[in-house]
This record gives sequence, structure tokens and C-alpha cells, in this order.
Amino acid sequence: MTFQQVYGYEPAVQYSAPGRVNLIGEHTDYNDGYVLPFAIDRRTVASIGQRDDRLIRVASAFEPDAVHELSLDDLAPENMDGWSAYVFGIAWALREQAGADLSGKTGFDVFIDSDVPVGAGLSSSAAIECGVALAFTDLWDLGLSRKQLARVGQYSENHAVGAPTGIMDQSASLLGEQDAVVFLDCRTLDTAVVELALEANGLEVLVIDTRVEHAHATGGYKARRESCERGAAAMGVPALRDVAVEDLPRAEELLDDETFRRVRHIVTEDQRVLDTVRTLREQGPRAIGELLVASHASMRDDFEISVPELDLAVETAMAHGAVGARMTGGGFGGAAIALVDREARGAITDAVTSAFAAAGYREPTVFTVHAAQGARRD
Ligand code: GAF
Repeated sequence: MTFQQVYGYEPAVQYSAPGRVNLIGEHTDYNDGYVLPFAIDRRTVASIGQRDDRLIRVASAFEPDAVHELSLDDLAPENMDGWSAYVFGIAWALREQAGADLSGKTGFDVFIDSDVPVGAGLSSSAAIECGVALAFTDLWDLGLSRKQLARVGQYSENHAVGAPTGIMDQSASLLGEQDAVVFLDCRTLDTAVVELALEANGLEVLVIDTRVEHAHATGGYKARRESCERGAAAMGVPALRDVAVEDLPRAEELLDDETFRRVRHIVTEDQRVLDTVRTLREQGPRAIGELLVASHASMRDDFEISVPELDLAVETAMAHGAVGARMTGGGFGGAAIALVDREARGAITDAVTSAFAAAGYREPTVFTVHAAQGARRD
């Protein structure tokens, strides 16, 4: 399926935006903390034609026979459902969150295609949101910055799609740069680009997609967020970002065991992000392995968002010589990453695949990712 086949004419422009891998800093974003993701070389492409009425029409390669449509006069979360909310929600959030005046604007025909795996925790949804957000702000001449667009994307995800997520994924997809990680302070949105230098060090990042599907609109993700908010309130701080590692003994006295462990994950994870940034700058990527492994252990034992498949992926990769490994993204399924020597890629892939077969798990999908440029007009 193509734009031309759905709409009967050629698109005027094409925008694309990447998925992301988070190197370290998990669930810290909605705690006003630090994250260190990078945009990957898997992208969502939005082909767009201009209309002369107020309709937005949306189709995708994944749902060949469906065309969803909504008028700019009817933009409201209750008029959106399914995946098309990722597109309509952006138009709505541009108006609601960024204050864009859409009253004199005309709509678009949009066609979405993507090679970001869906449900793997690699932010296929943020990739749609960010490509579309950049396209709409350009084509409507709204003059919004990429950081403003990240807020728009998060607002749409939270209120149109209904998933209570933070701002990391949209920031990575919009601000990513080739061969670098995005060091983001989620309170101020200050960013620094930190060189990853994998190639120069003979390293690669492998993604091990367990194919255990996760969903953030429901269940565990929301519960973790609520635990963090409870913990911050009990500690008398605006967000867990304001709790230091040295404050943990006080937190332990104040909080019940489960809330304390949730808090300890966030507080130590923020510190690990800062340590990873410093280590990358001072010693390079080969020295960050222990931090990645400690992050995984904290998510497995304290935050309890790992699943046996992710633990097996991490343990097997480490047992076969990975420099470091951890689950990446929101958890409850999805993917792990392993930092590996280029020459070890084949052996580690085979070892993980065999271990999954021996455990009776679904065959994982294993592939290399590179840090790539963020959203752009192609
Ligand atoms: C998901 C969310 F969308 C992000 O905001 C972030 O919280 C992540 O899980 C966990 O670090 O990807």
C-alpha cells in the first residue's frame, strides 16, 4: 500500500521520525529526572498531501483498507480511537497544549509507514507523533521548536491516546543525532549531545526483542508512576528527582517496603545516568557495562518491571561476553539491549536464541541499531 494507492495522487512532502533505544535512565522521566536515550535507524515515514478543506485523513501500510478521517472542527480526544489517535491527537495537542490557532487552517491526507517494530518498547508511537508533529508545525507554519513539539507529543500521548508516559521518547525522536546519545534533564528540558563512539571502539548495540508485548495505557506503568508520586509526597519533595542517594536511609524509615524500593530505583537510576554520562565522556563506552547491568538489576528487583524473558536475554548476553546489557523502555515485555563487541554479535545472538528455545519462550528478534538523526523532512 502507498499514499498514491489510497488517495489517488502523489504526496506533496514526506517527513520521517525514528524510534528510540534508551541507553539508561528508566522511569526517571516522569520523576523530573535524567535520561540518556538515542534515536535509532528505524523510522516512521509520514507522506502528506495538502487538502483544501478542514479534513485530516489518515491511512497506514499496516491497515490497508482503512482510512480514518476527522475534521479540524471536531478535534477532541473522544472523537479519536485506535492508532489514528497518534495523528489526530497531535493536531489537537498543537491547539490545546501549544496554543496554535487552527481556525484558518486546511487539513491533510496522511499515509504512515514504518520499520520501527510495534510493541517492542522502541517507541513506534512516539515516532508517528514526532514525524507528524514536525510536519504539521512546518506545513501550518506554527514556528514551534523541537522541545515544544516534544511537549506536544507527550500531551497527545497522555490525553488523546491515554498513556501516562513521560517526555523521553518524544525528546529522543525529535532531538536524536547520529552516533550520539541525548542527555536530557526532564525537568528543564536542557539537553546535551554525548558522543557514543561505538564504531571507534569496535562495539555495537544489539536489540533483543523478546516479542512479549507491552502496553502503557494500562496496568503496571501507571501503578509505578503512582508509587513514585506517593513516595515523593511522603518525602515532601515535588518529584523524586529531588531525593539524593544520601536521603535513602530517611526514605526507608518513612516509606513502606514496596514504595521504598520504587523510590530507590528512581534515585539510584538518576545517579547511574549521571555516572554513565561522565564515564562516556572520560573513558568511553567500554566502561559503562557495569552501570547497564546495575540498572537492569534495579528494574528487576526494586522497580519490578522486568519479565523472565528480559532477564534471560540480559543474563545470556552477559554470560557470552557482552560488555553490558539491560532491558530498555517501559518494561513488562519489549526489548533488552546488549552492548557487544562487533565480532561477538553472532555468538551472542545464537546463544540468546538457543536459551529462549530451551526455556520454551517465543523466538526473539535480534538486530543491531545505530544512533541516528531525529525527525526530519526527507
Ligand atoms: C515508556 C514511556 F513512554 C517513557 O516516557 C518512559 O517513562 C519509559 O517508558 C520508561 O523509562 O517508554
